[in-house]
Amino acid sequence: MDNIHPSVMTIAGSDSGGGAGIQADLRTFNACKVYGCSVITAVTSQNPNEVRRVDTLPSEAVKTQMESVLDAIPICFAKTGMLANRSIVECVSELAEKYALNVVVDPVMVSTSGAKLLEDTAIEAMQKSLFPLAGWITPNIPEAELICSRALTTPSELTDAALELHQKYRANIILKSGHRIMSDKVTDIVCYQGQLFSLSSPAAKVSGNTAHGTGCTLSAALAANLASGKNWQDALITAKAFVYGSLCENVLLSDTLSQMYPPEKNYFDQVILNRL
Ligand code: PXL
Repeated sequence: MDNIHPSVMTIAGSDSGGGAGIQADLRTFNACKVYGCSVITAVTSQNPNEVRRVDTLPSEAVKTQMESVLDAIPICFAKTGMLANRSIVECVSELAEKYALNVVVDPVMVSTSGAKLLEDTAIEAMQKSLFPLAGWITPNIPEAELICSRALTTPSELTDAALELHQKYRANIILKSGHRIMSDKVTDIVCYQGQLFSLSSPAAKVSGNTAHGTGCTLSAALAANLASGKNWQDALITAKAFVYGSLCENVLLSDTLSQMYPPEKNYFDQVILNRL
C-alpha cells in the first residue's frame, strides 16, 4: 500500500476514557498528518479518575496484529506505550528487530491515577530486549527512577540519569519532568547522541486528570514528526508544543478536536531548546 502520508504504528493499550493510550496516539497521528496503524496490547476499562479493569491480550494476538500490518503497510516508525507484561515486551522486541523498525519507546509503567500498567518482571525484559532497539526512550521521572533503581530529585540527578540511560542503551533520551513541576516552567532533560539539553515549555494550567495522556501524546507526536522527515530538534520541539497546546485547549477531554488542531503557532515560539 502506497500512502501519501507516512505510516506510523502505535503498539499500546486501549483507554476507554479516551485520554491516553491508543486513543491519544491515533488522535495525535491524525493531527500530525501521518497515517496511524494500531496494535492493541490490552483493553483498560477506565475514566479520568480510575482504572477499573485491565484485560491483557495474549502475546500471540499482539504478534499477529503487528505482522498483519508490517507485511502490508510500509511502516517507518513505531511507538510503544503500555506493553503490560514480559511476553508482550519480548514479542514486540523480536518483531521490531526483524522488521528493522525505528522505535520510540514510552516505557509506560503506572497510570496517572496510580494503576499498574506493566508487570514488574517486564521492566527487566524491556531493559534487556526493547531499549537497545529504541531510537528514543521517553521516561517520566517515576519511570526513570524504576529503570535506574534510585530516587531522582535534583536537576543534576536528572541530568546524570538521562546520560546514564543514553550510554547504557545507545538511545536518545527525553526525561520528562511534568510529574514534578517546580516552577511555572516544565523543563525536560534531553540527551541526543551524548549531548545534553534542557527543553523548557511553560507549565500549562490544568486541573486533576486533564493531564492524563500527555506522555502518550508526546511520544506519538515525536514518532509522527520523525516519520514526516523533521530533524530531531524540530520533531521534539513541535511534539512538546503540541502537548502544551493540547493541554491549554483542554483537547484531551474536548469534543471539538478538529477545531483545536494544530496548536497555534505561538505555542511553538514559547518552547526554547537550550544547550546545558
Ligand atoms: O499515560 C499512560 C497510559 C498509557 N496507556 C494506557 C493508559 C495510560 C494511563 O492511564 O491507560 C492504556
